[in-house]
Amino acid sequence: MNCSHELYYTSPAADWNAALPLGNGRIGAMVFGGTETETLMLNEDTLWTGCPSYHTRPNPHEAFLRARELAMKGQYAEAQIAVEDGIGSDPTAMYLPLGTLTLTFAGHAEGSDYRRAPASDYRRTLDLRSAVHTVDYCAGNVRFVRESFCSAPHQVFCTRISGTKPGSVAFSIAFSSELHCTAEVDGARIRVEGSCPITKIHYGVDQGRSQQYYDPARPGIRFAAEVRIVPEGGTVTAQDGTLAVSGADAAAVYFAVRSNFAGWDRDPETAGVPCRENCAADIAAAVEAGYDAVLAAHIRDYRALYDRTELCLPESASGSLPTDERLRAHADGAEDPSLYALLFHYGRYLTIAASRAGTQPTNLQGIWNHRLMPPWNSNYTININTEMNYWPTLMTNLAECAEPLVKMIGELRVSGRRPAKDIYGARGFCVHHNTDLWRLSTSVGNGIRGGAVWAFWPMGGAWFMRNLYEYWEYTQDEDFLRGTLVPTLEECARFLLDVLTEADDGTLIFCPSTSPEHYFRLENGEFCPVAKWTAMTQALIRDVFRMTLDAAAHAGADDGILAEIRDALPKVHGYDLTASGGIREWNEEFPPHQKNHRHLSHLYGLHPGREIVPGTPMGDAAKISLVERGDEGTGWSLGWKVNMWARLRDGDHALKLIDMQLRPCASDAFYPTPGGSYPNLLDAHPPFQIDGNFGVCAGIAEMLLQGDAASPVFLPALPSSWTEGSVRGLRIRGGKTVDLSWKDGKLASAVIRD
Ligand code: FUC
Repeated sequence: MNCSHELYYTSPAADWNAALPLGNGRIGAMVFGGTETETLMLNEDTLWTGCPSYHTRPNPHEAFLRARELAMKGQYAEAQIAVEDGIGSDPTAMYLPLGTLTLTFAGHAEGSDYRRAPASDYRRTLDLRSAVHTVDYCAGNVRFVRESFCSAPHQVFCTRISGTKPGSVAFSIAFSSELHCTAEVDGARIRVEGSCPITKIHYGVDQGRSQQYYDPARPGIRFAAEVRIVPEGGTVTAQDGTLAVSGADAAAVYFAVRSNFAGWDRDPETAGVPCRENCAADIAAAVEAGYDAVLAAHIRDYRALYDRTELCLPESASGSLPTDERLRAHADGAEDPSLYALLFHYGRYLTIAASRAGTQPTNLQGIWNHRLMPPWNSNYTININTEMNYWPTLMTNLAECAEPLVKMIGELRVSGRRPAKDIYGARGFCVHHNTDLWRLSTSVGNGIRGGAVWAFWPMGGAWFMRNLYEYWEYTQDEDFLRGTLVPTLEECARFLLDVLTEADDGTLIFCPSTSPEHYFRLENGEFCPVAKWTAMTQALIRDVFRMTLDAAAHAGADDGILAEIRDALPKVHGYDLTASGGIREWNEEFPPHQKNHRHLSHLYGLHPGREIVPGTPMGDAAKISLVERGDEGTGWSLGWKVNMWARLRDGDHALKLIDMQLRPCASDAFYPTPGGSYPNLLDAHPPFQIDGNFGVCAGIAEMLLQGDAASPVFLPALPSSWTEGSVRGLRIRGGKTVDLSWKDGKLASAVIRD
């Protein structure tokens, strides 16, 4: 066993937060590993509610101009009402669970006569080096092994059950789903056809009523799935909607699924792709190749990505504990350095499992969702969360896995032109705080009083520009630079140039503005989110302008807009400081609603932006603000702080936050319960939200390597307790790869290679 590449447990998962995730970017499976009942919860990344649509209130531009006028006069509460009453649109679509495969092994119940002592006999393991999940136990005198994986080359989920005694494999298998579907059992297959509701459901408002949202006249996304059993010896029979295997030496189960989703702007009903045929083709190809070949192709494909990078930290005695016990021991103070390496490797594993070329980008839950009404619609929340999902991708050598994000940004560039014009009277494109499969770009929250605190934030496109720009920095892909990056940045800058307005002091501001999800207190004691300008909006504008100029210079581009940007940039309103020397979040020094609010928006320039440099007066101001915000937070908030403390070159403080993120969490209770990790090492916001896994993975990379290939900074924030270790295959800006080792807390070797 290698305790930094393996999660393992000595009992089946008691609930979803202990089950283990498999994925090929499109198909996701959560494996529970029960002995008598194996539960495999499945997802497909295009199963969402809705269809292409566009909605805003009538005359939103008038509402925007009114809100701007009010905010300029300092009438913030009135400006809030103007945007909430005049701009809101329908909510995002919702990401839905596909269904569950249940395998029943009669007589294998834990504690039954068949079992020996569970502690020595049962083990379930997720090997991050192969992306294969194994369940291994004894029943009677037979050792059973169940191997599961999701194959990207063959686009199927597979599980193979074998027993050490010939003819000992017997089980039944059934498919169930909360979506409308029919299942037909025939021969050794179950064929499923179903659909998603077309109506968008508002999370938190319509809880528990999803079945009513099926419109009999109009299905949404349709899907076809197939289960196929290939036994080795024995028989397969169909009974009561299930398949039963008996007397086999082993059996492979293949599962394929395809939807009719044909693109964000295509109505699936009239222009959908043929899901039944595509699903049948996947199954046929996998069955024809055979289990061993499908497994070998999967491992080859997966390792080509995973093996590029490795972090080694010393292994200690508690490293050999089962993962759930290991988390508890760590929280109790046991030394376990390689647990940090496991967390780092898990972030890379989850990236490969949830985001591959041609799939959808990772949403709030990656691709794993079992709820018909998932928290926050399991959508793309883009005022931090989706951006964070992709922070480790480039740094940890997985640029191919960024393709779904790059593609989505390109689609949002198109869908975001309409709200830019309709709401802001601007050219270019903008996206608000969340989006979905249909690339919604409007300001959601229609009719919800208080909704401006999240919905009125047209900076999602601007923040995505940093992800896009970093794709170029890390890959140095010239075609991407010229064909995608420069035109997209210019179009984003176009929007920002068009909306800028003059403040009383002559500087340029985007008014009105919010600081994601945070309120300030007005003199009358009421809380309001809408200000004249905010530190984050202004920082994003400067960032987009600088990245546009820089990318254009690299590309040798000479467009007219560059002169406009050069002219505007020095006039864009900069940072204001608070009485305590920190960075002011809003245009005035308003009392914040929550001193320790989870968002760190006003510190965007420190991370992921690079405007604020440690050791400078602004670096000191950012540090004051970070300290004032406190350490505690939701999972992703802890993850963001790891990155910020790494940028401030304080490895011990970064490590303290990682330790907080590793606190065992058993509950799904929503924040303000603090963040932590579930037994399956997935991030607890709580509830489960995957961004924290990616945030901390990037944070660890940031602790080890910063700068660029021309001026690299090795081990900028090495914690004092990480006295020895090595990392291989990190990427650095400038398109190079870096290997490092250290001893006695000091750099021992550093290699920069192509
Ligand atoms: C933002 C955050 C919440 C949560 C949600 C999905 O609203 O403020 O904490 O992460 O996105």
